[in-house]
Amino acid sequence: RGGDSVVTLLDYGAGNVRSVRNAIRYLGFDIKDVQTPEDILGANRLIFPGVGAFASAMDVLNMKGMAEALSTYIMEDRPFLGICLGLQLLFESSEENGPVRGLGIIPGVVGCFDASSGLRVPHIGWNALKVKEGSEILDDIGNHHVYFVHSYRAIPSEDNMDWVSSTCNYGDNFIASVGKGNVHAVQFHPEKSGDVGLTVLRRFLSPKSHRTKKPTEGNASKLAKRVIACLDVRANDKGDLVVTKGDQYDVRERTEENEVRNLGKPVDLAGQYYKDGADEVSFLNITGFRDFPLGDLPMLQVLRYTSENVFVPLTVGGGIRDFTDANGRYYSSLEVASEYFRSGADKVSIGSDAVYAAEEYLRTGMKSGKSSLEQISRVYGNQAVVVSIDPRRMYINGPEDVEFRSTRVTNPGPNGEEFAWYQCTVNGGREGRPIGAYELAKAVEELGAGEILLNCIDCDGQGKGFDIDLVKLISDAVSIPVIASSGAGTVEHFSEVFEKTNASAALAAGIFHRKEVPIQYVKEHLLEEGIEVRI
Ligand code: 1PR
Repeated sequence: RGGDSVVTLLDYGAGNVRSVRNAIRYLGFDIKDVQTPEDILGANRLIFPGVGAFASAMDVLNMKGMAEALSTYIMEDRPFLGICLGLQLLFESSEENGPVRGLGIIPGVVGCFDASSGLRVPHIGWNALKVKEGSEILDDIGNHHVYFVHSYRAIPSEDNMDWVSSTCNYGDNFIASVGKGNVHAVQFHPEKSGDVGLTVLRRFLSPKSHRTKKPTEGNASKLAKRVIACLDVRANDKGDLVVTKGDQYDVRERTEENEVRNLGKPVDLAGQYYKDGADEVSFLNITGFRDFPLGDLPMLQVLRYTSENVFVPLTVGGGIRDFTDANGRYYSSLEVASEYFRSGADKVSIGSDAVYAAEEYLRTGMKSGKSSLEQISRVYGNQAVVVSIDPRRMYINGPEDVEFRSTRVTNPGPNGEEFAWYQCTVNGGREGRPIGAYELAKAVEELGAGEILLNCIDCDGQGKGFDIDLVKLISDAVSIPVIASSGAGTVEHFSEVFEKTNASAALAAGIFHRKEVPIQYVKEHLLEEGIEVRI
């Protein structure tokens, strides 16, 4: 059954479990991969990070004869930790593309969050748990935030009460974890939940080292607002990959040499922001639109190294599109995204290509299914696909001046204009397109985006605050989470965007790179203002 330092991992190849592997290794354990049902039965401890859709996971488990082995292993009360879908599969059935039968170990049906009530689905982000006494790997975790990303959930009932070890609130009360004897499963992602998540994993991996603590029950929270650190990355003129930062997207110094601004090394800065409390880290490969990202091996290295030590979600964007290289070899956008995921990304962010996809969708009224956005979302789920919008403010006198949705602006334009529409751009803001941010946001939501990263060229690097009019326009228009970006200069700018709009997260770059305001100050300020954040 392998030594004490070996963990058996059930990875049935449906997706990226690199971060789970990284977290296990970070905690000092070796991994043995399950190849056959016998490997399950022979495990000392088994971790099952379910990824992908419920039905396809069950199909693979049944086909490989692993469903039966898994049930036997769990029924024998052997050490087990299921993660996300690895929790859901323990239930009787799921409504995801179903009903589809699960392993049937825990009574209950896994259903979808109800988006019709105005809830943003998928549920992405940090919630605190309500922990039941005696839940062992979770005791004293109550009140701490853990990271969720899912659209389906199981509900506590009289029939499964003896299994439920914690619950969480998102629209309704749902099961955040189950536990009985040596069998545990969590709906959240411990491998993406920072120190708290690592503690949960460590307790499962070395139960002897964990002395039961007085339980903190905690209160199930709603959903914390996220603070995201963003690293715009590109090669400088010497060919080194550096973190840079523009003013309204111009990243060159205003000196005679006109060199690319260099604010540090990507892996170091990402590690620093993780330690400082960033809820997520985003990398934008800002020259990806013209250079082929798979030719950009250093960028993939950056992701690999970062994901070994950073245990919050990582997003990477830039250059996600179909591409034919100089030798005539064709790469699909899906291959590009897959390489990013394999290298440690949890989400990919699509900029220019999503604009073209939305334009085509609005022109034809039909989903081709072929755009990078649709393909990646179909394979990896919409929670893994962010669309990054780079809009520019265009002042007008009234809504009738333009065919795109406009909004009344708080501060009138240079000629007293009281309205503005927001023109989408491609290629790092270099080319304006005939589509507004509002139209784009609604179209990409329909095409399968799980989240919107809303930049604003006018505000980028200005430190004068987010474009509240724009963030309000977009966050009211869609039901997927919107990340407000561009313009943060003070802690008050963060509270302002959360108080005045429905943004789910706020992203900033310059103030963190220039060390003007530490992430911790932003969080403390938000808490003082009564805004829930992960501390
Ligand atoms: O079009 O799919 O290849 O993606 C390219 C990606 O690179 C897009 O997400 C686009 O936003 C980004 N990008 C391209 N050029 C630039 C540039 O700056 N020259 N960066 C660029 C965009 C905007 C934010 C920035 C915030 C916060 N940077 O990411 O971090 O504005 O900054 P602040 O807090 O300092 O104001 P594709």
